[in-house]
Amino acid sequence: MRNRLMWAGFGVLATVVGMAAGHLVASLLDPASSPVLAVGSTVIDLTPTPLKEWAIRQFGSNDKAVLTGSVLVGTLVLAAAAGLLARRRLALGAGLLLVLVAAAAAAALTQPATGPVDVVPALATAVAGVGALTCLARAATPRGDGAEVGDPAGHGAAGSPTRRGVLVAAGSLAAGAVAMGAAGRLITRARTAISDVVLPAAQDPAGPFPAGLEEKVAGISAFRTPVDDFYRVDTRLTLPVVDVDGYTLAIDGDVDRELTFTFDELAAMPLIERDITLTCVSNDVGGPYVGSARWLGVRLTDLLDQAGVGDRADQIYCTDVDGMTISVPLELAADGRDAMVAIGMNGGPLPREHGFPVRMVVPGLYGFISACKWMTHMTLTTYDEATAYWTDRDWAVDAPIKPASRIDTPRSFQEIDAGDTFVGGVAWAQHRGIAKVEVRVDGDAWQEARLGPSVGDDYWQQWYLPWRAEPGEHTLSVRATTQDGYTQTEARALPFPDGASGLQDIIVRVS
Ligand SMILES: Nc1nc2c(c(=O)[nH]1)N[C@H]1C(S)=C(S)[C@@H](COP(=O)(O)O)O[C@H]1N2
Ligand SMILES: [Mo]
Repeated sequence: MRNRLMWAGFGVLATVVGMAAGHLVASLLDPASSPVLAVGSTVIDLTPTPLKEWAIRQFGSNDKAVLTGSVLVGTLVLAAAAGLLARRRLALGAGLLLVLVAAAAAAALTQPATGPVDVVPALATAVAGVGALTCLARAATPRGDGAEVGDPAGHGAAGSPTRRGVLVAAGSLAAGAVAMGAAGRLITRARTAISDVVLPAAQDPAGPFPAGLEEKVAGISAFRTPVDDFYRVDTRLTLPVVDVDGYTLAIDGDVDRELTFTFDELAAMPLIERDITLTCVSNDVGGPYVGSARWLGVRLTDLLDQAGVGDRADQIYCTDVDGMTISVPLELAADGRDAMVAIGMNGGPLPREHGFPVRMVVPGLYGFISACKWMTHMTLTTYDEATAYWTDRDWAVDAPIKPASRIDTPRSFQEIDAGDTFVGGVAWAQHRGIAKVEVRVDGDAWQEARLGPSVGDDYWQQWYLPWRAEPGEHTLSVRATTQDGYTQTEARALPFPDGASGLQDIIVRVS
């Protein structure tokens, strides 16, 4: 039994050594080609939409960690099996390891925008993994008994020298894995630090930014979301590393003139600065996938006018640095709203998480049909001619953001003290504007909440209602009404295919 465990451990250790080597090599080439991440990304692409939706609801923004973790656990179970096989015959165990690596390499190759170089980390994994397994098997095998490795009965023909050999081999391999893993991490971090990009001031700046309600109403979302708290939703497990010096944005397809811009050329154009709230279509009622920031960029129509859009195009087919695609409905994006090709967020360059160096921001449209990050191409075309990533997964093509309101404080199932307090949160109806927010306590009459400052219709509005909380359990609900007179529907819809609807109810216990 102990012997079996030891061999299972050999398999796991050999695999970890292999993965660390793959990770290190990937950090030098392209962090996304790291075998575990490549397998994870492939799993994301192959997962059916309803299951993906379920995972996002279940695990929230931990979805990526859960996914990577499951892939890891699955891999390690197979690794242990490879170790057990190696106990019988080294070639069998090594064979299973190679099958695992081949699967990872295949996954790396099916990622968009990969080339032969992306197999190199998998090769490193194979060489290091099989090498480590061989080394461990040698150490554990009594000399002169090559065919039947291991000692099932446990009485050591080779005795302590073998045990010491195993310990030394395992120890140095483990140390090597840790060193390679740490080096890979450091290199990735160094390569992903954003060099000092200095952005010019906007020619058409946003007004002064007012103080929000967060000073007054504890627990309410900050009026402007700090970059580090800004939600992140995308299909990537690792962040694309885009070199700003080599970066270009192409405008092509159905245009009079195909154009290409470097980052500096974009930054040299007249820039607008706008406060805009971004929302993800996957945001459930009361959910966290919404954030508000000040964006700096080139007005979309300035770029489209320079290129001269033909009359067939009905979409801007945006492509990111890895070939990921997002369809933006042309008519809506170019209808005069403050759509922009953004290069700055909250006073600095875009963070890598949010699309450095260039992304699209279109107020009023969910992110999946507008907010292409790491954008390299805007192709004017038709929905008949080209379908984008989420369209292929049956999400809607026309998806304006549904007006919504959220209670930030008190939190659902929070226990609070009786007495005077506040109910507070945010409401958004981008491009339409919030006219009022109402709160209902225990199904009584709707009471109008007070609104915080406003920086325009494309931005969320903080709200609060003073509330004298009586002991007992209470249900709080919220609804918003837009400036064009629409009140949020009670009818519940799930995020798929064009956004959630319904009112948020929470329960609080007052004592
Ligand atoms: N290249 C790329 N851009 C993307 C995505 C993506 O997966 N890849 N996700 C989109 C989605 S679904 C949303 S909601 C927004 C989120 O932007 P954020 O991560 O900056 O909040 O980015 C959009 N842009
Ligand atoms: Mo999204």
